[in-house]
Amino acid sequence: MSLKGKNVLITGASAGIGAATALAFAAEGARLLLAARRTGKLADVAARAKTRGAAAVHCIELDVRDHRAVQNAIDFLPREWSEIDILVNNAGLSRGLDKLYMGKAEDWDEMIDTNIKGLLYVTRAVVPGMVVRGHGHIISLGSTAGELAYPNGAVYCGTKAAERLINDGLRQDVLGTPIRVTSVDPGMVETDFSLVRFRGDSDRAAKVYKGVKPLTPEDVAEVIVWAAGRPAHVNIARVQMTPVQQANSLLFHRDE
Ligand code: 8X3
Repeated sequence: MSLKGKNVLITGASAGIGAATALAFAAEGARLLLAARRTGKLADVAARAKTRGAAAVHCIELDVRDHRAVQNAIDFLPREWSEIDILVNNAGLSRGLDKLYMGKAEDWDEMIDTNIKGLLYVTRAVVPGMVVRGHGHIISLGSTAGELAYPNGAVYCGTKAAERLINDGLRQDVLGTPIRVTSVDPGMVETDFSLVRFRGDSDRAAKVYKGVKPLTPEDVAEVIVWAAGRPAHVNIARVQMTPVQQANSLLFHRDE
């Protein structure tokens, strides 16, 4: 399916997998609706997307945790942007790596509010229009962590398990319409993920990737665009992808 001229909404588009996905859709000639909290970074991604071939780019400042702001942003999009063909639910984060019984409530709130409730708010705002138009594709970012928990990550892993099952449920709820629902579930990807988790502690973040060649954001973006580009009768339900040196969320082979 050609992605040229399709309206693609990407949340968390200012960095990492979101930014790489924006650039990958840009190369297909899509029209990009880029959403994030950090508008400065978003403007940089928008400029790069235009150079890469995006048919048009529109940026919106959005905190997916704010239900009312999400609904307003979608309800009051400029007319030429109001028909979203593809939604990429990418906004998400981890905070902290602590034993559950030592964890911080504010870290839990931030992860649950962004990764679960934010995903729900955006999906709830966008999908009704897709149902009315009889056309659409929702691609959400899951994780290997959503299938198998790891020590000290129970809440983050729980949010990604929720994503996996919310996607499965949504796929059943749109059955009978032409709408497609996909989850792309990466393992270790080299982004700011660990830096955000450790609140800027770069030494601790670097240790996460030690001795492993991780996936790049572009590796993941390629799969997202591939899923979107399948013929209209093909639904890619779920893709799990890891570096070759990772077997699952617990088991790695690290070079000495
Ligand atoms: C990111 C993968 O294993 O670092 O979702 O949590 S992991």
